Amino acid sequence: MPSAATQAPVPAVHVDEARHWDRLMQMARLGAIPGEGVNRAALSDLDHQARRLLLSWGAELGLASSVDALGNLFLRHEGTDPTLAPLLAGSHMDSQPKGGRFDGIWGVLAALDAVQAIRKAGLATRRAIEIVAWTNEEGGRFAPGCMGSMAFSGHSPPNTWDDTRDREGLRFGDELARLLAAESDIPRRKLGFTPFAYIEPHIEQGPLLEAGGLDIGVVTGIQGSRWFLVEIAGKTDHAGTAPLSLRQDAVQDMLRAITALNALMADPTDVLRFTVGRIEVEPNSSNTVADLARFSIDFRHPDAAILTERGDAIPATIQSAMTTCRATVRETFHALPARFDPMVQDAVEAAALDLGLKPRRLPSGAFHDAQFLVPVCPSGMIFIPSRNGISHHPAEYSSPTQVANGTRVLALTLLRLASM
Ligand code: HGY
Ligand code: MN
Ligand code: MN
Repeated sequence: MPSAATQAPVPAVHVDEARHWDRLMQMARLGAIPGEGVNRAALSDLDHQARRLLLSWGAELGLASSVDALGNLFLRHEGTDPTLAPLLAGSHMDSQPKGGRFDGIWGVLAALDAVQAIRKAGLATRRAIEIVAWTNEEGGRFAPGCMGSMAFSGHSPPNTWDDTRDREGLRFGDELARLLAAESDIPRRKLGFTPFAYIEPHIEQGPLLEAGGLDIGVVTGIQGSRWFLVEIAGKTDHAGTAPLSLRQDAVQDMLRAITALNALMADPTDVLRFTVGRIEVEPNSSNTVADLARFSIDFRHPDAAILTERGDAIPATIQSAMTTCRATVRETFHALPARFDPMVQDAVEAAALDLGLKPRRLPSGAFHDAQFLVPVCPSGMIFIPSRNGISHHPAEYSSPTQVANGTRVLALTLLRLASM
């Protein structure tokens, strides 16, 4: 640890806490739901409005905007040496259906305000800094999540999800085309480039920082995630007349499948995460036997071998649970466990210490776009505390000081990496 005398002076960057909070609250009004929550689905009209608001703030700063074929949105702060690969910082703007005011959007606004603080301090950076808002991280409207970052990183072809439909039957490809048409005034750029490094500020969405009285999470990595969509097809029957012995009841076989999956996913160490969060039944009538049951699977684990072993056993487990119905199982998302680059982790930790804040290193249980940037460039994340560890809920909250601290850490981290 360099002594105070030898330590480089900490750049005086001032993040305007009031303005930063006001921007967050302006964004929170776009899709506001009771309980101070937000419902702003990817590619919705509200998403269009939020992007326009971000673009207006970027234009005030003189940042150059651009958008790629997946709708990933960029704002660029020029560096002094255009031959150098830029830094990339940001997160996502879409929310869960009953989400909070901070998940994703804070990371985008942290990048905006960090760049604004750097420019206001008159600090030229050798490397350009690009602010990014990734398309459809949550996957709430169009599953799976992280489409924008998966396409950007080459993990998946850009047209992979064109025929994916939302609950109203709208195609992702059509809604993406509608967004790009609405933003035809924004310069288009090719999909994908190699940043020098990527940093994603994000709320912790867990209890550890708050419980430890800590200010900043230096994220070490992200556990693996696998999503599946299961459809069980049976036969419609009259609830009053069809004997149980003759039924092909999709709901009953769905229950057998979920029970069998619970047994497969049993974990006495409570590290494994297994969630059935979405169920649809047709015709969804109390006096008609269901001929279709559809459910989602969200399975996560930090160990790649367990993620493979248990995840690969899901289809056979479901098939063996069928008694009278037919099941189809489709994997829609597969993110390997990711470890963040020590260089980025060290830069984040040093920035927090320079600011007199209390950091700790910790893994992320939630997935993030950063997971898909790991194979592209050195990547890392900055966490700030979540009140009571709550997220994906209207009660999600981080304080004005906490969000400003996270943004200050980002600004110093960017300055440190921009000079490398
Ligand atoms: O589901 C997740 O982990 C992320 O919050 N979208
Ligand atoms: Mn998020
Ligand atoms: Mn989320």
